[in-house]
Amino acid sequence: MTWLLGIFTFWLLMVMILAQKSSNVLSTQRNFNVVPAQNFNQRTGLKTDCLGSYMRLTVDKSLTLGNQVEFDALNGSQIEPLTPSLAAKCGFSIDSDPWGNYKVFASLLNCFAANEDDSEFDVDMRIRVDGVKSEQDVFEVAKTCNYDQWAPREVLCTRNYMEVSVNRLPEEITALRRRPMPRSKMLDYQWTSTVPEAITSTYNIWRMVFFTPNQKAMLLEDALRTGYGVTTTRSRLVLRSGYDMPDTYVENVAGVPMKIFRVTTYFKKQWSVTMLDTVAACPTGGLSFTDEMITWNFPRFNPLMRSTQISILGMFMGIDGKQIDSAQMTARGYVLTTVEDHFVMKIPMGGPDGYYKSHAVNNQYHITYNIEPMLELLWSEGGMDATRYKVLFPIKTPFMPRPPQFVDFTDADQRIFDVLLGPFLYDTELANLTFPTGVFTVAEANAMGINVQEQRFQNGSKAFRLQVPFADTVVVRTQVDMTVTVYTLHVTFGFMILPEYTPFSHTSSVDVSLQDIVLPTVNGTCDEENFYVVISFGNLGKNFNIKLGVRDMTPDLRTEYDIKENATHMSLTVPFLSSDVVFELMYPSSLRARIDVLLWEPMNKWTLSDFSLACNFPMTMTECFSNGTMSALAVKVESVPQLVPRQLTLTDPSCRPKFSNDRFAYFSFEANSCGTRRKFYDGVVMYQNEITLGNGLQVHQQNKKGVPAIPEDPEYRVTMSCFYTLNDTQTVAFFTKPRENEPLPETGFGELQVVLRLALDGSYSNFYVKEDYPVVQYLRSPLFFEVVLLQSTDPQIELVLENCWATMKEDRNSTPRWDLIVDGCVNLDDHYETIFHPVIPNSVPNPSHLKRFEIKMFTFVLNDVVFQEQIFVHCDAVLCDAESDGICKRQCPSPLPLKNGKKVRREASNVQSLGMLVSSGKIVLSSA
Ligand SMILES: *[C@@H]1O[C@H](CO)[C@@H](O)[C@H](O)[C@H]1NC(C)=O
Ligand SMILES: *[C@@H]1O[C@H](CO)[C@@H](O)[C@H](O)[C@H]1NC(C)=O
Ligand SMILES: *[C@@H]1O[C@H](CO)[C@@H](O)[C@H](O)[C@H]1NC(C)=O
Ligand SMILES: *[C@@H]1O[C@H](CO)[C@@H](O)[C@H](O)[C@H]1NC(C)=O
Ligand SMILES: *[C@@H]1O[C@H](CO)[C@@H](O)[C@H](O)[C@H]1NC(C)=O
Ligand SMILES: *[C@H]1O[C@H](CO)[C@@H](O)[C@H](O)[C@H]1NC(C)=O
Repeated sequence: MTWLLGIFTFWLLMVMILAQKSSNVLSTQRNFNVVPAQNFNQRTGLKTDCLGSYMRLTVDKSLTLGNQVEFDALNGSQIEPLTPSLAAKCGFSIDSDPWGNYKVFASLLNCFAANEDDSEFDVDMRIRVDGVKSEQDVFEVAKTCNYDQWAPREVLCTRNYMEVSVNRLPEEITALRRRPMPRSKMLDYQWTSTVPEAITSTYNIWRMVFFTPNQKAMLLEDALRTGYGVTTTRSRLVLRSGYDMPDTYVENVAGVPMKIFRVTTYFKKQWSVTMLDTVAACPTGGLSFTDEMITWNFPRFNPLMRSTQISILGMFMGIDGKQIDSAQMTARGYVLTTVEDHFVMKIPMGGPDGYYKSHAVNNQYHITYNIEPMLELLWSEGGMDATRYKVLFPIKTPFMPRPPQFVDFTDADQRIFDVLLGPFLYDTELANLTFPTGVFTVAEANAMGINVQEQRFQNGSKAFRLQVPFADTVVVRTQVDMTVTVYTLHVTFGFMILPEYTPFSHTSSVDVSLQDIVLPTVNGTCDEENFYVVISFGNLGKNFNIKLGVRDMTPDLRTEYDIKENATHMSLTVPFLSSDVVFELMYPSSLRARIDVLLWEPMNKWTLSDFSLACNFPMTMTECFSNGTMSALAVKVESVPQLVPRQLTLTDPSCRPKFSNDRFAYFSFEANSCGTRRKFYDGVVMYQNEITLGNGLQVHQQNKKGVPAIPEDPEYRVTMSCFYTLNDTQTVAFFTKPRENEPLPETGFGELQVVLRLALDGSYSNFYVKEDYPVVQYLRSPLFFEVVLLQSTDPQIELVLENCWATMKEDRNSTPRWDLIVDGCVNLDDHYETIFHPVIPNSVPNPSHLKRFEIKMFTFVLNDVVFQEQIFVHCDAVLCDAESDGICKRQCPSPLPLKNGKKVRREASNVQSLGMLVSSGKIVLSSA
């Protein structure tokens, strides 16, 4: 076996031709044409274009409606679903964008095309669109493309396959060798159909050697089974491989990775062997990106070239597999240049030939720009055979982070959060909003009063605007101090990227601080029994606790204090004796009491309002009865918190309260008991006692070292006094003396009465009453008078008559007057002697409280003229301490003649007695 291994100076082929038999194995007849898809068909959304060596089929999304689309190739009546491996093997490249626009690049040399003479190609395809009810819509496309400009070598790089086809006809090679053509004529070169049948048909393929880059021999069947496309047309050998096929390799070419598919095919017929060397090299890289520009470097010298003697005959740029001219390139800002070792294509980011797409990468918003440019080169080597080289190069930029901007337009005065989040691409939809209170769809949020809007910008991007009133429940209110509220809008935007429904989210938060708190206030009034407290809520609602005194408001207390409330106010009525009221001061006839109302905020324990109202409530604290009974109420006042009322006593520590509880002690005692002191002042009798903590019951305070402090004065001392003036108002001084000398003496009331009365007879058992006056008496009939201190039970008081006299007129100071008793003694001038009647002991309760005397009825005669037959009797009475000296101990002189009728008056002690004036009613001389 002789091997003839060729070393080739330029592209690939050395052929030894022995046979001449036409072979067009892929030529088949088509007998169905459903859609005459010449051009874009509005109705179906299908469009076909013949673009040189391939046909482009465009399927619009209006046809696919986002549904699954599948393509079939048609081989005669046979339907061949284009699986990825079959597509790569047979020359179909299928691409779609996210919205369901499809592009299919079908090589004219694909496995199934009907090839007429390598110049007319029928490409039939079927498009299956999944319908809703699992039905499929099927569209068929039949397209005839004419193309006869085949370069001796054509290389096509698509996204999924590499294809190389070479002329396999030896005549021309020889011809080329014999007479090299001028470069300019090369493209016009036409294959002739007169070439005899070559041995280089698939029938004659003996073996194939793949370079991996090591050589690997395979039989044709094995190569086909592995998935390589190997066919011959009338004039060409076509080889095809996917990028991921095992017998390909990567080579770094001037910094650009390229996938190399290199095969030497041996044809054998009888004794001769022909060898075709084919290579395809497709870039898989060479891209660089800036924010504005995509730069694609393609090696100027690539593995398809055998030398550097390259003549570039043409260099074109295309988009989506279609050439564009320089005017279009300029309009789009595309640049295609040659720079040192590279052809450099520059594509501005964002142009209309491509599209942006949103992505969520680790929940972060990113975008890519996608475009499929084409580079077409035509070159010759050594002035000889030409290569047409096309790369359809899908470019997807790396994920470019585009964190959305959160713009806060909130105007605090409007009390509405107003925020904008964006920009996003057209393909991003807002699905839901997550607030601390829950997740709401956009529709739900809008229904709730949250305004969610999509705003579109001119460049097609969009943003989402969210307006939420501060008052909305989704807004978190935090009170940072008593008057400042922070409103926080914390929202997670849930987005969806269409059409894939890729979720991602963005969380934003915005705070507004407002000094907008109207704190609750308390006000109150009182009447004689109650405090009336009104709480106005402010604008925090009832978000506070109430403390009355030291107690927090409980439901029981609410009932007790008759709490009423409406939307803005609350009122309560607190009786002044209720236990939440403190007593500040005692007065004889009133009690100063205070209610403390504290409003506090439970979360932060802030005091919102601290209110105190003190009022004097009428209350009889001390009573001085005329019969000498005194009563006193001692109250536990705020300033003596340790006081235990039942431990209080009077001056005599055995005199304990008649009644006590935790706040009150009530004493009732006779004026001559319990250590009561008695004092006579000018005109008044004073009884005084003190309420204190009894002996040994003083409150001891502990000093810091825990050693009992030296006992001090009792901390609690209530001095009460009853001042008596006869038949007059008594002044009672009454005060507590806790620690400070704050309390004031106040006035209390009582009555002590001295009367002059006329008895019916000398038994002094019945007396004339008011209605009996004027009393009528015969001349010289006896009149029995009694002057008596009523009611008092104090035996130490002695009533003494100082002067008694009779007048004609009611006015005690009128003249004429007749003295009856002078300085406590009978008037010795009186012809009708005044007689004192001693009081028999035990005949009355208090003998010292009364004096009795008798006179004879008389009339006033002046110059022997009887003026008027009536008299009034008057006395000056004096109350004195029976035990003290002075007027009470006076001795009456023996009866002596009175000189000149002049009275001799002794001075009465100023301090030891109490004078009273009493008079009788009218006594008339009986005319009978
Ligand atoms: C096309 O159909 C013919 C006849 O049915 C068959 O021989 C041929 O192998 C088919 N081509 C492909 C690529 O399947
Ligand atoms: C909210 O939307 C996001 C993004 O679309 C999604 O992932 C999430 O499940 C949605 N949440 C709810 C509760 O619907
Ligand atoms: C409390 O009430 C009184 C009388 O009703 C009123 O004069 C006073 O202004 C009130 N105080 C406040 C703080 O409202
Ligand atoms: C609520 O009560 C307050 C005081 O009790 C009163 O001034 C106010 O008018 C009441 N408001 C309403 C709405 O009834
Ligand atoms: C004195 O009068 C008061 C009030 O009337 C009475 O309660 C008290 O018992 C009387 N005292 C005596 C000793 O009669
Ligand atoms: C003395 O008592 C009488 C009878 O109760 C009364 O009318 C009179 O006003 C009293 N006098 C004084 C000064 O209070």
